[in-house]
Amino acid sequence: MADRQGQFITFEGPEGSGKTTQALLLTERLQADGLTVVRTREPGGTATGEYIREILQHGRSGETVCAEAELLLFSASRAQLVTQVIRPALERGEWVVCDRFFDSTTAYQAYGQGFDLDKVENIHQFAVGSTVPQCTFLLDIAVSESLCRMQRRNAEQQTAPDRFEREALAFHESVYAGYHALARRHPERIRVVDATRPIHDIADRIWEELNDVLTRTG
Ligand code: Z5A
Repeated sequence: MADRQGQFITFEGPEGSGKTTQALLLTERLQADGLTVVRTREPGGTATGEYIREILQHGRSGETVCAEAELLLFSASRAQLVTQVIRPALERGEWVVCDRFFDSTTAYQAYGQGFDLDKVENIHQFAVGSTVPQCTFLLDIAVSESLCRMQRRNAEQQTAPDRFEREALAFHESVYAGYHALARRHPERIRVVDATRPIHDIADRIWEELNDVLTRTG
């Protein structure tokens, strides 16, 4: 891995699937290999993006954000992150590990909320241009199990569920189906990993899959 130019890697999956945990472990492993890694997240990762995150997840504007505005705000946060953080890091030859990226919008806003898939993908193209991940790990966990994990975490940390966690079960099932449809469409980029295994087994699997993707893409 150590002699490789910077690569762009993303983590996707339902809430509580372990994206943040695995993004951190992969970052540490790459760094231990001597690589410079930028770890970031969506929505957020820039000052503008973090403001947008507050509006979207915690109702900071004090009014209901309509679904169209929500889709565009996720995309706006992404455009800022690509321009300010991801593209410059890749141009410097660094690695980027991002917790969620445009597949989240496809899964949540197109498959979950029912926006037209082609329109959503055109917005992705406008927001990110050619800055597309080389490899995406889809952390696979049944909806019921991911919701249990989130409830457990909220109870432990005494936090309230956010707006997305309060969505109906049918919404989460559509998001899950959407992720798997994406994985079938992009088998060369999206690797599905069983997220119900112990944390370090998953990390080892991700490492193997990453090596495989990079070997195949040269
Ligand atoms: N959203 C959208 O609609 N459209 C978009 O374009 C984008 C996002 C970008 C962002 O939330 C919300 O925005 C999200 C989608 C929507 N909806 N929700 N909810 P976020 O990014 O802040 O939150 P999240 O994606 O739901 O992440 P999370 O809650 O932090 O979960 P996670 O990162 O996948 O998991 P984790 O934090 O690593 O782990 C969760 C818990 O499980 C924690 O207690 C761990 O210790 C535990 N865990 C992790 N791995 C394991 C294993 N293997 N076994 C057992 N327990 C584990």
